[in-house]
Amino acid sequence: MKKYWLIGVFLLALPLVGCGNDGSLTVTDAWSRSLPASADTGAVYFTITNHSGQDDILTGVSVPVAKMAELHHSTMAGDVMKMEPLPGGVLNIPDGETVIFEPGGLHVMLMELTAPLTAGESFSATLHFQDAGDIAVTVSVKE
Ligand SMILES: [Cu+2]
Repeated sequence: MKKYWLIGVFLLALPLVGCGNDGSLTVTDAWSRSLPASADTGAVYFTITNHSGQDDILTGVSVPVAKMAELHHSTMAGDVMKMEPLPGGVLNIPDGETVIFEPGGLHVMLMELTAPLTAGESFSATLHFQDAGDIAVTVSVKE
């Protein structure tokens, strides 16, 4: 009987895990691409999921491997990919939504790199949110 009881609890818990408002804002899958040591600029990508119950604002990102980090987005101008800072340098993260930073789209632009980005290594990044506060993540450097 105990087994069935456990399965019942598991099934009841599933909807809470899978969706809805769990009262949190999370940052996952933080990564960056490896670059030659001579590179001066790089980018960081991640996924932000806002289940905090309210909209939040990403106001900036700090990393130890660059002197400056800006929130950028990429757009196509004809055949040419252009990128520019987000208006105001911040990004609204609506409640209930997942915002993905990825190549060709939103990214954290790293300028004046102070350390090489080597595949297999990682570095820390701290995302600053207006309401959720600071969230630290580990950024994996990929090939
Ligand atoms: Cu950029």
